[in-house]
Amino acid sequence: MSATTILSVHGRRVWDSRARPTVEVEVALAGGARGRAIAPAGASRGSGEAADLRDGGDAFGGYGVDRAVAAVNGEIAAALAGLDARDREGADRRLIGLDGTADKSRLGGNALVAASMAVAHAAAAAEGVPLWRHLAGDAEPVMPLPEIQIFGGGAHAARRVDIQDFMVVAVGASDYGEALDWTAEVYRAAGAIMAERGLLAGTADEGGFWPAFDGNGQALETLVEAIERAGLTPGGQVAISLDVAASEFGARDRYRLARDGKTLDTEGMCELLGGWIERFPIVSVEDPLAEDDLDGLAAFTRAYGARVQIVGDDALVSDAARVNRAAAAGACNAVLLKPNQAGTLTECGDALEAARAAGYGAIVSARSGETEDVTVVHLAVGWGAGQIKVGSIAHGERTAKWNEGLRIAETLPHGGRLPPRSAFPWGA
Ligand code: 2PG
Ligand code: MG
Repeated sequence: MSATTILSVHGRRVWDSRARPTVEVEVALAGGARGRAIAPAGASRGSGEAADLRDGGDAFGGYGVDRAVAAVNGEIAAALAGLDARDREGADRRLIGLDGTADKSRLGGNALVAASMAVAHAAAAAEGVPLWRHLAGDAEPVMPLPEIQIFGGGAHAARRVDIQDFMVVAVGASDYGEALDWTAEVYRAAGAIMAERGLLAGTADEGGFWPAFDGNGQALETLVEAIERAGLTPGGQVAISLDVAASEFGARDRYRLARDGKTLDTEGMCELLGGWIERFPIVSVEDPLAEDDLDGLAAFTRAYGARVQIVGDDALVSDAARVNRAAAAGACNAVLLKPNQAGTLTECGDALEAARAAGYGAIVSARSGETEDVTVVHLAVGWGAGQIKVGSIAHGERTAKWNEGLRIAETLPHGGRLPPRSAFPWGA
């Protein structure tokens, strides 16, 4: 037995930012090192995601995780005990085989991803280094460019507007800290504008303002105004990024925009979004069309992919095979990476490799249901993903991540340096 042999694995039930139970896993190694991680939870989910194991029934709206926690303390603990935590891929393959289902529904994607991340944390702790360094090896990574929510709609705000995430990207910021500074000013300006107009109605799931707007276009206009009121240049310094999350309100050739009172086919959706791209300083669009609309995604990418980032979330679900399929079809030019969509870090890392091979960009992302867990920040830095998305710059489960990034940046040789503008479609 070596110092990095897994001695014990303990699961417990903790809480997420929507008052729902979730799974925490703690791994202890023979040499005394420990690692801990918590599974997040999505609300707008791709049908190809790893499935969480939930208890159902009346308690906690059916979101209980007692069975998933029992899986951790039973089968998963037994399977991981004795393995070397440094062999993360071996441990992850053991978990995948143990579950045995294509969608990880037997033991639960929530149980598996928390275990997978906890093993990685324990291995890093045994080395006496932060997780990002453990993952980066000798490489000297730069900080990821943040994509930060200002208004939250769609499934995160009772569908108050159709579009899910109205975000900003500080494309002109000189470093990670400045990107947060600028975004905080935009967030505060957006809140002030909404208060003045009697539109301030609290915040949505990810900390962005609840979008009490008449339509999706008004949200975009207000966002540009907020950037200006913050004293920043729309487009030059701070640009707009949207997560349309189109699978939530439509499918191939049938998109129902309830707020705008219209139903559009795929071509109509492309025209609507294209019009916004012409009118507003938009640099990135995630899930512009539904997960079953690969031809539509390819057409949209042909039309706008040279200058706008087209991100696949629900269509790609952090899955290497789907990234390869999309790349072959010319759909999207970037992938969203959510460890719990894949179920293990190894599979999520495989999706990143596939994205790199295809020349795609990558954004490591948190979920709408989150906790104080900061693993995604370490993945974004350690994997050199280039971008990160964790919701707004409000609510503790979000600021936990942005603040972890500030701590990491202080220790990097290049400080908070971001990837060069030329690394992104909008800088090409
Ligand atoms: C998304 C995420 C984060 P959820 O769609 O990208 O905004 O939402 O976790 O609900 O899938
Ligand atoms: Mg999304």
